[in-house]
Order: sequence, then C-alpha cells, then structure tokens
Amino acid sequence: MTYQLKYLSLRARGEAVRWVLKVAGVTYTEETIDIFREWPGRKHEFKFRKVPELVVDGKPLHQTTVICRFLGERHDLASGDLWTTTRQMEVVEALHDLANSMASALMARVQGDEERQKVMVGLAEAQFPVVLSNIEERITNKGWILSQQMTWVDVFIAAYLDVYENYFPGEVAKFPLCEALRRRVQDMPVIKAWREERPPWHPFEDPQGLVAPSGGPP
Ligand SMILES: N[C@@H](CCC(=O)N[C@@H](CS)C(=O)NCC(=O)O)C(=O)O
Repeated sequence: MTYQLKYLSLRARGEAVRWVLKVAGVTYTEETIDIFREWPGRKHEFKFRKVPELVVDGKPLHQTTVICRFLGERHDLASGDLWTTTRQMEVVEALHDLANSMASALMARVQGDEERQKVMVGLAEAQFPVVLSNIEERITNKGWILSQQMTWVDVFIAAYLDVYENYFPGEVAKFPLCEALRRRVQDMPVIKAWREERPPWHPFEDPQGLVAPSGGPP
C-alpha cells in the first residue's frame, strides 16, 4: 500500500492528516504546493478543486475527516463500535468546522479586509470553547475520546489543538483533559520529531497579529 499526501505549504487541514499518517506508522510521501505561487495553476488537477488529497495506491481520496477516518480504520487506530465512532465524529466535525472560519479570516488578512478578519476570528473564537467543552465531556478515565485506547480521533483533535493553541493562546488549557490529551499526543516520539523538523508557519497562516489585527486587544 502506498500513500502520497498532496497539500498546500500550510499546517491547517493538512496537519491532522500528517499526524494520523505518522502515528499510524506508515510510510508516505508529501507533495507540497505553494498556496500563492503554485496553487492557482494546479487547482484544476484535483477532483474537488481542494486539498488535502491522499493518493492511496494510486487512487485520489478527498476530504480531511474522511481521509483520517480511512487511515484510522485501515491501521487499527479506530473504535470498532459504530455508535462510539459516530459520537467521536461529532467532535471531529465540530472542531474541523472552525477551519472554515479560520480560513476566511486568513484570506481576509491577505486581502487587507480587517473588518471581515475580525468577524471570522470572532466566530471561531466564540465557538472554540463550545467545541472544547464537548470534547472534554467525552474524554474517558484513560484520557482518550470515548475510548480506553488512543484512536485516530485523539490524534486528529490533538493536531488541531496544536494549531489553535497558537491562534487562541491559553484557551486549550482552560479544558484540562483536552490539554492533557494534546500534550500526550504531542509527546509521542513520532510527533515530537515532526514538530521539531516541520517548516515554520507560512506567512499566510502565521498566528502573529491574526486575532488582534491592529496590534491592540482582540
Ligand atoms: N471539506 C474539505 C475542505 C478542503 C479545503 O477547503 N481545502 C482548502 C485548503 S485547507 C483549499 O483547498 N483551498 C484552496 C481553494 O479553495 O482554492 C476538507 O475537509 O478537506
């Protein structure tokens, strides 16, 4: 089985896929497409005109949560119970929804539209604790989401929390079980190594100044 991840030169949605691939322990290659220089000319190559795309044994697979679930199920990182998986998916989708608001905020910043940037950041910022409280409620005494052992869902959530912690500093720590989950996954050798070696933030998604565009309080 072969995997090739095609994604932009960003963390964003691609980071969760990278983390699940790494924790699953599979070999993969990644093709990184620069969001400004290359993407406009390459968009037409992708069936949904979006990335991430994971090429699985030569066949393209789209949609971030679908890709991660597929990897989890295929590599023994998933609950075998339909109701458990379904309830895990509620928080996966809820956290992933924030990517839309954040992407709009980042795009507004590039376009110099400070008003829209503030509105979109505000939407994500208001929803963030709502989602985290739902995740917090689902964390078991073993520290994993609706599970006695780690699943891809924990890895997915930790990857997003790693990104959002930079956008909303200190917010994850308000939810101690979420914070512990984030740290536990981050401390896995394979993720620790990746966090040390991965490229710095692309200017498009740099958290600096995103929440308080004019440099004042958010
Ligand atoms: N529902 C899709 C959304 C994918 C998506 O919006 N990807 C962004 C990058 S994170 C993209 O391809 N943007 C470029 C564009 O829309 O032209 C998923 O979860 O994978």
